[in-house]
Amino acid sequence: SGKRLRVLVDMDGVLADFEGGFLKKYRARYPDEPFITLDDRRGFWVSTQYGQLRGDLCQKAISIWQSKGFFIDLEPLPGGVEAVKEMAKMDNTDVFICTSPIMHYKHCPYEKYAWVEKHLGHDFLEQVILTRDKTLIAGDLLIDDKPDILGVEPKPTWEHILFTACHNRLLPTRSSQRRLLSWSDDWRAILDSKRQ
Ligand code: BVP
Repeated sequence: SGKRLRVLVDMDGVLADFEGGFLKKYRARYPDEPFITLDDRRGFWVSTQYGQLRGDLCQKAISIWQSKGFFIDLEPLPGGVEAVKEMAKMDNTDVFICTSPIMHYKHCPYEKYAWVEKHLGHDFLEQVILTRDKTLIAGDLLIDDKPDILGVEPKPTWEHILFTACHNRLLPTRSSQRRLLSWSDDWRAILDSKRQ
């Protein structure tokens, strides 16, 4: 009953294993440089933490996700593709993948579409939203691993559900902020809580 539910699902760190893919390719390309284990990751920005480790490692980190093949090669996170497919089949439910491409645009936007086609199918390309400002996109829920989602709209329509990732798992969240611990967690209950 009531109106349709609109769910926005982030890609990197929620559907695609950005952190795991980054570490694997960084270590392969820079085998003699120090690295940060996923257990020791703190803060959303990988490049910032690598820059704190040693100044020049910030640009080395950036070079990894700017490379051809980085985004298409990301492994799906456990249960994510299955959850999104199930969500999309639910009555009165619209699902969109809402992701911010990097500004080095040579490979990333193309590979994000290719990843969705590969893992969710050609028809799911209809559901892709590429934007650098998620506050402009109207929805009931935004499932995203970035703790602070800011933009030009001060009052976004969505409730942000913080998806747990290595970099935010120890972060104290505001009492009002709900989390999804993984795709094994009860995402159906979160959707139901927003239905009229
Ligand atoms: O496409 C990802 C990678 C990039 O930012 C985008 C985040 O998109 P959402 O998950 O918010 O949709 N990215 C960039 C940097 C550093 C750039 Br300098 C980083 O450290 N981590 C990161 O994810």
